[in-house]
Amino acid sequence: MSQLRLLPSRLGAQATGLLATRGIPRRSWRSRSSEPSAAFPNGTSGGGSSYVEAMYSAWLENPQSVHQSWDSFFRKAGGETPLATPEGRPVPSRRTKASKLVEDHLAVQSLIRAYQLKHKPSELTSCSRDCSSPLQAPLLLPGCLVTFGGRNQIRGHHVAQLDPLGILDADLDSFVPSDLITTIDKLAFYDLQEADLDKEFQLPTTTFIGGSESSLSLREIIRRLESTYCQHIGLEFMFINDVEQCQWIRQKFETPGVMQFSSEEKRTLLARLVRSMRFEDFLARKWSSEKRFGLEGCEVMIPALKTIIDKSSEMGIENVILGMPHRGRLNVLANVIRKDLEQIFCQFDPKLEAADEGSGDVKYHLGMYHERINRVTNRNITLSLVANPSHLEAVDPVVQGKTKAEQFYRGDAQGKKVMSILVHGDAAFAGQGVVYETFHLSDLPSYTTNGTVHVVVNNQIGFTTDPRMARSSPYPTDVARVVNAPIFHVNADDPEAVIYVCSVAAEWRNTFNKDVVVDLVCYRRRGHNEMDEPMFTQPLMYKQIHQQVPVLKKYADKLITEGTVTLQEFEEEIAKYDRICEEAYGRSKDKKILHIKHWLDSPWPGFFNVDGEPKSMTCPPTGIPEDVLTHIGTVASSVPLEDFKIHTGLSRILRARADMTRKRTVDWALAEYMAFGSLLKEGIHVRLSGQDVERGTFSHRHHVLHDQEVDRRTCVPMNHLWPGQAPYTVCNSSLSEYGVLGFELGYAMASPNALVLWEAQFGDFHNTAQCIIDQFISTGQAKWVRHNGIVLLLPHGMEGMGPEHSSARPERFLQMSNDDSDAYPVFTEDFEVSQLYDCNWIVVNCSTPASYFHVLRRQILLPFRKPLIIFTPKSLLRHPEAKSSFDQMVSGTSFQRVIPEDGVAARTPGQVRRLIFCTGKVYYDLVKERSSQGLDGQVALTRLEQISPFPFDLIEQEAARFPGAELVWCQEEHKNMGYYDYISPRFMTILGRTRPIWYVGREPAAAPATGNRNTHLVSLRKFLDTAFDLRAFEGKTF
Ligand SMILES: Cc1ncc(C[n+]2csc(CCOP(=O)(O)OP(=O)(O)O)c2C)c(N)n1
Repeated sequence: MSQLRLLPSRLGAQATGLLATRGIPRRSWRSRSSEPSAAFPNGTSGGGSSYVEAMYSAWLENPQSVHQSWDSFFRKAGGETPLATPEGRPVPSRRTKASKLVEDHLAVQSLIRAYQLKHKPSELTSCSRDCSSPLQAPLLLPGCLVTFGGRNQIRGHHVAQLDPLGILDADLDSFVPSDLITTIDKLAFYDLQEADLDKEFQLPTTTFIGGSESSLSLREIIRRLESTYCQHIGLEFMFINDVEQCQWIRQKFETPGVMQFSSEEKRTLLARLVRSMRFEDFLARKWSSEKRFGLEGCEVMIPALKTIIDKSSEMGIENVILGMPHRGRLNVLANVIRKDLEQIFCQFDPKLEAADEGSGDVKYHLGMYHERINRVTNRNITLSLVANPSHLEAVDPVVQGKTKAEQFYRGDAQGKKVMSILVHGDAAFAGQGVVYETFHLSDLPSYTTNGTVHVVVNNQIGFTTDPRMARSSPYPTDVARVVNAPIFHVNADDPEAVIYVCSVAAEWRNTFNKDVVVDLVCYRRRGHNEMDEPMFTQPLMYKQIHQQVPVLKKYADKLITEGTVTLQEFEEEIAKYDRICEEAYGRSKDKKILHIKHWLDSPWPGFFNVDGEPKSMTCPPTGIPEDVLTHIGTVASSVPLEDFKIHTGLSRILRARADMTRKRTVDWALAEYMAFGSLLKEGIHVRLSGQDVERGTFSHRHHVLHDQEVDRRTCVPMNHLWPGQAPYTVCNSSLSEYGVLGFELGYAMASPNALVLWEAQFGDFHNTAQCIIDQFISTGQAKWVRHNGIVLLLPHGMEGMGPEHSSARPERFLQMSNDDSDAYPVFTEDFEVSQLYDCNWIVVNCSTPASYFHVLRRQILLPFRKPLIIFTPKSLLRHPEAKSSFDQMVSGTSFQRVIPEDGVAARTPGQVRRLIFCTGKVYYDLVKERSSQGLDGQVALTRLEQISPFPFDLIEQEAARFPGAELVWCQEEHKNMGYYDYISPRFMTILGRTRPIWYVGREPAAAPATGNRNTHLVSLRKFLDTAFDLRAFEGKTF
């Protein structure tokens, strides 16, 4: 029996080996295989063919000597006639038939092998079907069936009629695989003839085309396979490494009659198409010269999305988060999310005034949040469309992060309540790398959203670019194959096929919690936008498009012809919706003011007051009671699990933490522990994500302990701090910045009551996520009145490590800060907090662990949310001087935006000849140098912990404290980088241009740091010498 179980793979290996080693095309091998010697030239014995032949010989001699399943099989394959006499005597003239049977069998096995190549070997054993059962064995044998079935399943999409225009093949290739039976003569590929068409064949268990029948004629088999795989739906799923999943898809599409719709369903579909199409028509009529990125040519997207939502709601989903680009977005807002039409229409009025602060955004970028009853399922559903920039696909990871957070807060670990849908354009889906980065998050435990339904509006053009010039993959959807997502291509002019596919996609997501792609192969009726002339560049395509009958008309005609609706009913449906639009249009004229607040995609109930303003303009002190510090320090130095063996090096680190706790001091890692731990105690969820963050790139954090003896046994002491504390998530991410930062931004969008941090491995690498920083983090609130408290931890510092691994590019962040460099501020009582409220983000470079501790806590204690950019240290993590005392962290203490000089110089300010302002790590170099030059009384050092918004008030005070001192800005970065360009005009403003601020630091350069260690040290020496050369600026003017 075990021999039977091995049969397919063993035979397959032989066949494949034969093909590969000889380089013989399959077709020629196929004819050679009729000679047994040629079939097994390497002399392999004991293979499947011998086994089958042995079976067959035995059966020829005596049909009862083999299992009845073999008997049945040989009888059927032999034309229902026993090949032996009833007495068991062989019939010699049947010998030719016998070789033919074996030959067919071998061909089949090679194809089965080709099929099996798509599966991991281990899955053969995990297959639920018991292949060792002799009853099952023959089902593997009727090769033609498996062959056609397998080939069509793999290749049917190549010939499916997916393009409504019929001019481009959806896979950019008109090739029809020769092993698909498109004409009778193709039967010869399998050595079959027309006469075989009416023979009955047993169906294998790997197909569902038979429905309740276990055998069909070859003619019917081909017909059914064609109707499943080669019509308006093209399926790609055979790359999926899971037998059960493949079977599930086959069943959904192969089972006869699956695509039946009740007349009620058809009428709903028609009504949805009416809305989709008439909405665009209405906008086109009223605002013919306005850009709206209409959906014409893919109107079916509206019923498609609605089907996914209905079906998901039916299966228990209560919250759907959508991300989508420009195309059809207004239509989705109107007809899927159900935004009031007048709110949409009024946006076309150029005189509409903005009521909110901020610069706002164009109408087809705004987001939306809406709770309502799903009319089909009668269940509550919350729909949100996430606001996005023009940057195509950038919103994908943001949507996923928000979805993950919503699932997390609801305890929906399996994604049964919350899901995401991502809509893509074909060119962007294929071209934008963030799509790939987002797919790679889809199955990671701390990033999975348990499956996303992707819908591609594949209008076969990207602006003016032909897809043949826009991608190297056959389909725009091929990127999804990396995560084994099934891909359902569907002709968008066949609304029923679309609806069916969408419903299966929703079910797939619910069943397997994996991504799935629906590729709506459609066209774009107009230019890229309504002002564009597409005939300049796509003349032939657009000639065809101009003749294309709109999908609504086609479908209405079909339903009228089959009697599902009458023409009058159809016309009434249209008139009804047109009336709705007209009435809303009338109301929209009354709107004079636009409230972007009404377009918020992520409201935070209770966080702001009823007007959406912060409840106060104060921030409480960020220090915490000493016993809390001590408790966190104690847990941070312990292993809370029993029998847990940690690495000896780690034991040393924990002992050092215990020692620091006893001595009431903290280093950087312990300060971070204290900040996170105390927030967890206060019910604030903390999530830290990024590359290698669990240990920390610099091996300082160690938030996840690993048992040295038990594989994958880990412990996160931070989650053992207090009973009832908020959960802490720390997760190593995939090696992506764009995708992961976008994800965390989305995560932080979901709730104000969480500290969400993303750490770059080194600050340099944040620039591969620049789009998230520019389009969402620095500008998000201005565009969408949406707060976000994400924290970026960017390791930064010139330490001789080369042009990369040195600079997190502070200048870039500062250049985007919106505080006015030239306006002398009004110092109100709440200046510190209101300045934070007015800025677009906060940029800090902490010089002490306590400072880091406070700024993290302040991030949550503020009555509003702002992104926080922290340049974090590398060498300071272990610097003996870079420690803070508990005294700087206990109750009553707070974040100090500026740490003033408090040493010798502070005691005799009149004698101070130079006041050096600096930020971050260079402070320690300056302190050391000052002391070695004996200048402690003559040079004061003041640190800016918060660089932006600029602490005008404190800088003014500090400069006033040392009236006779020359003012210097010192930085270790090159002059055209770092902070100088930002601080310089602000110093001028606050000093009234009465005193210069001299620059000391590295000279301008192209690269952020040298690759030569010696050059690094020489330049350090040089600027330190200048910093303490009290005559350096003598005689210079400013
Ligand atoms: C990242 C990015 N690059 C370029 C553009 C400019 N752009 C806007 S739409 C578009 C074509 C998009 O084509 P496709 O993804 O197929 O969507 P369609 O407009 O056809 O619906 C381009 C290149 C953009 N918006 N974003």
